Amino acid sequence: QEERLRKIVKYCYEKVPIYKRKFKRAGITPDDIRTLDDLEKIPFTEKEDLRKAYPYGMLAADLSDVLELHASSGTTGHPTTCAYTKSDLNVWAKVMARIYASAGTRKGDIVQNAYGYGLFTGGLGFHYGALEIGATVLPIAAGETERQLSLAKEYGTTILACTPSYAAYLGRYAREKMGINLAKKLKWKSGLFGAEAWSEELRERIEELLGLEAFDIYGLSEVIGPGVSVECSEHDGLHIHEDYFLPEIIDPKTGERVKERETGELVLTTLTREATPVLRFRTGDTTLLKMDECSCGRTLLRMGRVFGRADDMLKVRGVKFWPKTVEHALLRVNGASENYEISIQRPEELDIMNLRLEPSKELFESVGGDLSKLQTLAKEVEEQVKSIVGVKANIELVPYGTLPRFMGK
Ligand code: DLL
Repeated sequence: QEERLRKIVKYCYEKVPIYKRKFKRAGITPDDIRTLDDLEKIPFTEKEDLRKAYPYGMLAADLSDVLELHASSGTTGHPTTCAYTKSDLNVWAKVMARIYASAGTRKGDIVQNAYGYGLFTGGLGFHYGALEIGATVLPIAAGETERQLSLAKEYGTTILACTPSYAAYLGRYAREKMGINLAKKLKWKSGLFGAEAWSEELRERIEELLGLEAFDIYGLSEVIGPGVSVECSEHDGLHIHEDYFLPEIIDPKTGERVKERETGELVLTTLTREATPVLRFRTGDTTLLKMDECSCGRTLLRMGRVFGRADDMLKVRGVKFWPKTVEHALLRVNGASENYEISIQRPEELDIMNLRLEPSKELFESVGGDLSKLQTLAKEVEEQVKSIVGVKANIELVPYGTLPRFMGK
């Protein structure tokens, strides 16, 4: 790691003017970075730096050596560019192959890749990894649910890769619209789910609906795409491929490093990236690091599951929480579906949290669609949310199937 760090720091300094300026302002040169501890001297790279540098300002390699370009969706202002040289694509394929291996995939498996193909890095990242490991890939992309299910059956796909929300949707769709129990019908043994935050409760539901073992996969375009870290069969944190991505956890307010197992913002440094390397990139994602060895035998350190992005965090009457915490609370209640919508109103000084929730299809039908008969469900959800999240929510039950579903990320 130190060898790679010294090399990438020098490379960034020489090739990307933004890094040279940052180093000058901090009064350092690449020679000041000798050990992993010296990393702390380097100024952070922020998403805003990448936005300002759009389209090619962060490029360290010659454009003619870039084989692939991805642009992240820019919800505010410019998007950001993530570029890959041949060597970057090889690294991507390699870390994705490790991810597949961790989830028990090998040659002979058929991967149903239902991540979006295109500028989103999910589709191609999972594609390259499957090829690298020698598995067969069905590049079906997201959407067309009935086709997903019929191809899964006809081709006998064994691995499902998609967002966790789409996985749950697939399971429900099959059960409720087609009367099929996928857990019995398909050969799926592992699911590789990521790109968004999801709770342990959702994992249980997905595993039950689809009859597979669900693995959490983490990554981000600015660093590589999917491929930064993955759960092993212990499901106790995600092993980071720290030979390629050097992790730190900082206090987002002070920028200081926190102690092991303390929660903070994940910061990543790419150790080998040629096209768009990042030094101390602030991911905005909240998690923690665990250094102890995992019983699976891997020596790579682990990060906790991501609670959510710092900018997704909600604050209601002074209590901070992520949507995922609400999901965790409401999925504990029997009869609550995983389709919900949170909105916060700020009428005067006191915030109000509204939670629109669909009951499960069975429950909804058992009362003939009469939501007024489901007041116990609303009450129970309210109590769980109050006790787990710490805020009162106004629960509004809505008919099953009325909230929007999302196929992609
Ligand atoms: O979402 C890469 C990816 C694709 C990862 C497929 C896993 C599977 P971006 O579109 O750049 O890249 O979004 C990255 O998504 O900073 C997190 O906030 C969130 N995210 C990604 N994976 C997870 C996860 C891809 N497993 C942003 N749990 C990240 C929670 C996740 N959040």
